[in-house]
Amino acid sequence: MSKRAIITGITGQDGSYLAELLLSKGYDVVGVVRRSSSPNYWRIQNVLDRIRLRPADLLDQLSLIRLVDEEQPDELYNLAAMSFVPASWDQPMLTGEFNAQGVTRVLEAIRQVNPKIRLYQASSSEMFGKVREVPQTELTPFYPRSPYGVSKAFAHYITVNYRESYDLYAVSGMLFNHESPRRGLEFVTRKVTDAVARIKLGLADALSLGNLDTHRDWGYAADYVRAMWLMLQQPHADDFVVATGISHSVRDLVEVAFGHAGLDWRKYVGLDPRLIRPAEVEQLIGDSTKARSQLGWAPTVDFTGLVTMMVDADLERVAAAPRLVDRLSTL
Ligand code: NAP
Ligand code: F7E
Repeated sequence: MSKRAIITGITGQDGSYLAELLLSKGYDVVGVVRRSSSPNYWRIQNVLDRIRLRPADLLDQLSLIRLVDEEQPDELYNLAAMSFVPASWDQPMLTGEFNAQGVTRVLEAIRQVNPKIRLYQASSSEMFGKVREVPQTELTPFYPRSPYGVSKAFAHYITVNYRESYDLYAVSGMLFNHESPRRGLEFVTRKVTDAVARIKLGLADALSLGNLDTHRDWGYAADYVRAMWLMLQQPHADDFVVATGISHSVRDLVEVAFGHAGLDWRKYVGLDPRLIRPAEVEQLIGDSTKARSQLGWAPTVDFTGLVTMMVDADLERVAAAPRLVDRLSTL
């Protein structure tokens, strides 16, 4: 019989790739969507006829209990979150409600309905923040630098705590930045590749950025959802760092992206101090030795391959619908 999985955050970048992966493995996939006045299904268009969507919200405990009770999944992937770091300073309490207490609600739903359900919790390298050691491993102490990072640290520890308190199979994937052509337009990789496409096609002539000197360990989202699935197939629940082990600056990102389109970035990129964060995570680099040896996981796309893939996808998308893209990017 096929396994059933619930994915919260299915309309997001990772949710869409995970849905495709689980469908390819024969899963019955149930996606959680929150009510909105207009549907936001562009990332899951190609799987909509093969999944089931159910309404629930991380803010609403009863909606989660009802969902888990009625679906009785084998696995639950909790990917839903307020995931944009700058927004967490604007809405710190809502960020905590979604990302921290929201996870407690998911854990409670599993504990009360069926403690045999396996849970994947989306932890983040933002928990390492002002890093205490280089590179970061599963044992590196946390020092989060934003309300987002703090909320994810809570979520991480409450997952560990429920595992140890109630013997749940609940794991946290400590994932470093991962990107794709489906990345939200506000994150720096996609902001850059979208701008490169619009500049190349004559629809824009400038790009404002914040700190060009921060470093991130960037990987490809489709590789990272494979690690999520592997983490739920192990004999024992455990937490894993998922990262490429190679770090690049935002400046490197800009150089590769503009260079791929034959553009000199210095002519177009300006600095806007309003994009500098109140507290910054300067440098992240992950050590995924444990995931590689115990899960057999490895990334398949390197930094240059990732950035050029994203530039090519944005060039194609913008060329196909320049007016629509222009309107969306001003929202
Ligand atoms: P994303 O594209 O921003 O997607 C977030 C998803 O969460 C969306 O489907 C969103 O639904 C949903 N959501 C937000 N609040 C919700 C609520 N109250 N109830 C139900 N659903 C809600 O994020 P992503 O990049 O795919 O990341 C997936 C997860 O991994 C997140 O938890 C993120 O914090 C974490 N993470 C991401 C990275 C990364 O580099 N991408 C790294 C480490 C950890 P709507 O479409 O309705 O907004
Ligand atoms: O910023 C710098 C910015 O917003 C990366 C989320 O998925 O990964 C993501 O968080 C870096 C930062 O991602 C701009 O200051 C410069 O140093 O793409 P980002 P993030 O904050 O690293 C982690 C692992 C998550 O868990 C999060 O959910 O780029 N930067 N100029 C800029 N960043 C943005 N967004 N926009 C700029 O104009």
